[in-house]
Amino acid sequence: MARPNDEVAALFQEYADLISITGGDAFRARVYEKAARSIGGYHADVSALDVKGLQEIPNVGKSIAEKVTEYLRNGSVSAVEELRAKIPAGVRRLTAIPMLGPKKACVLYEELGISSVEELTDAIHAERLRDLKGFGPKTEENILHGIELLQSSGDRVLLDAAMDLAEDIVAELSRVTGCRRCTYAGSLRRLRETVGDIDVLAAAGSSSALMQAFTELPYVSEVIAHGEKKTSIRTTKGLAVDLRVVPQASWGAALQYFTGSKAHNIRTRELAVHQKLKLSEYGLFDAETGKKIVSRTEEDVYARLGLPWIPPMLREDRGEIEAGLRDELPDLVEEKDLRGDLHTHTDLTDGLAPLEEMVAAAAERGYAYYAITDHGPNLYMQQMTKERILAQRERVRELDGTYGKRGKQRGMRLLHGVELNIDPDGDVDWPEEFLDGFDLCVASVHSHFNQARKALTGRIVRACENPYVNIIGHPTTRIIGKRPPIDADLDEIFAACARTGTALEINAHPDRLDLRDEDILRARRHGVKFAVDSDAHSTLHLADMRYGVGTAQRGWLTKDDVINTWPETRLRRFLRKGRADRKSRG
Ligand code: DGT
Ligand code: CA
Ligand code: CA
Ligand code: ZN
Repeated sequence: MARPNDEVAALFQEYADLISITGGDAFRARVYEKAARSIGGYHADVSALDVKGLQEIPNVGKSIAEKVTEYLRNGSVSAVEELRAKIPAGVRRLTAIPMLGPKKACVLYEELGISSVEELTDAIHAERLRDLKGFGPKTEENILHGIELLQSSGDRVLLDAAMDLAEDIVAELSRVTGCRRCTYAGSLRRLRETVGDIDVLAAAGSSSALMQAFTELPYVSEVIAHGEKKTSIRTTKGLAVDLRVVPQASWGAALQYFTGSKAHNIRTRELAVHQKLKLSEYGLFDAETGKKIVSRTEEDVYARLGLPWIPPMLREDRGEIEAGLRDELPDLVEEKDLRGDLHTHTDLTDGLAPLEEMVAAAAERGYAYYAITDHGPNLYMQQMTKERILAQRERVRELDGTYGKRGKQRGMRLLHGVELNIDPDGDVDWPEEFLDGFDLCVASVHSHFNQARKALTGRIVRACENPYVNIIGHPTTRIIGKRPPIDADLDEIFAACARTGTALEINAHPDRLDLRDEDILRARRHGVKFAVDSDAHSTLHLADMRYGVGTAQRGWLTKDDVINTWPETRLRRFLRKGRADRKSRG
């Protein structure tokens, strides 16, 4: 389930937005925004803390702590409710559009009386925004993009939200007497970046106890359909969940069928037909006699079709059937193959935890190496300086090898890095002499997302050509459902990465997952190497790695494609990008 921390964080973020929409104190809005981030990233469950314990969370004072307890007690906070009531519903509908901030929404509402997405679209096409201060053609284009995103994301939810819920449901149902097996299937099992609805599958002799328990889960807001084979509910957050119960003997066939994707299943059904077989959620049958051939495990079903078991992440009809028939499926990278994380933050910039806590949490994960890459100085508000990052380096060197020590062995190795900003021309924050002191540099686009395609492409290619840039962070800068990917020629960038020995990041944060699966498939054909990174801003985020690995698997990547599965010596050689060894250059 979603942690209470996340709920409280979302509430305070909304409160901050409400403060700015209603023309409140900008400083106050910022205070709540910071508190939201700190609470979201805090290790302990806020519902287990009292007012005093809450105040130990960074950026949480007495008044905020009291609002948290009020929320946990009543499910609402009166100060937030009061502000909510002040906002016209029209403005709130407009702020749902990604990239349209509360200030602009207010102007549209007050000046033009616009109070819905449809009215806004019409007004843009009628060029009625042209006379408003601060609304250029570029703004119009951005708003239209935002509306497109809003409409295309529909009701799909992010992978982590679906996963938290599904894992909770599976745990609950597995405890029901008579439940022989239970797991989630559908797009969630395939680890798609967003999930339309959750499909849970269970095996039992009789379904009634399971269906009953399912409809009685605490977060059920509506029972959409209640049947013997299938029951559908909607949660209080609006997410739909299907539960299907099958006999133990059909488990494999049902799991294969309900995992999908539809496109993959069409192909497996065709294979069956060609062999005079019939494939359904009940099993694989002889088409003529109707006699059941196999159904107990997925392996049995695939084997009878002439295929090895196909990992769910590949089941999109993107060549997995052909590769399977030739017995050439990739040996996919797995989370346990990762030896380290190469993009992480601390509270020296916008991370929430101090260096020591991040490193201790990384060592807990069993990493052999771990890179600290706080933001370079060109990112607004980060206040990074050479002095500050050099002081951090000294501390990193002291801690190097002291965490996760086993016996007489040296512990986890620490790499000191930085996340540079790729400026509009493709330059980065610091000159080469200074970059030479880092073990690795991540470089990312954090501004000027709307440059023309040619400029954006050239800008990133130029960053790749920098002999000190090792990884392009979150390469397309998309935020799922909120910000579209930049409009760049990805193939040109992929070629530049392969040529220069620059890795592309697969950012594991569930609202980024950037590069995404289809782009990874293309980049791989150029011979690019990848880094799967958490981009953690708190110790909790280190565990997002599972979603990055899922995305890498959906992009057909093997261990050899992912530099942070490599032994440290091979990684360090890659990070030199063909430059002469520092020592030999004297
Ligand atoms: P989603 O929920 O939009 O993220 O995507 P899925 O893949 O979970 O799709 P969903 O929930 O509609 O269906 C679950 C699986 O059921 C799907 O991946 C494949 C299987 N399935 C096979 N044939 C059909 C069919 O004709 N209709 C539906 N609804 N599902 C089918
Ligand atoms: Ca589904
Ligand atoms: Ca479904
Ligand atoms: Zn970044």
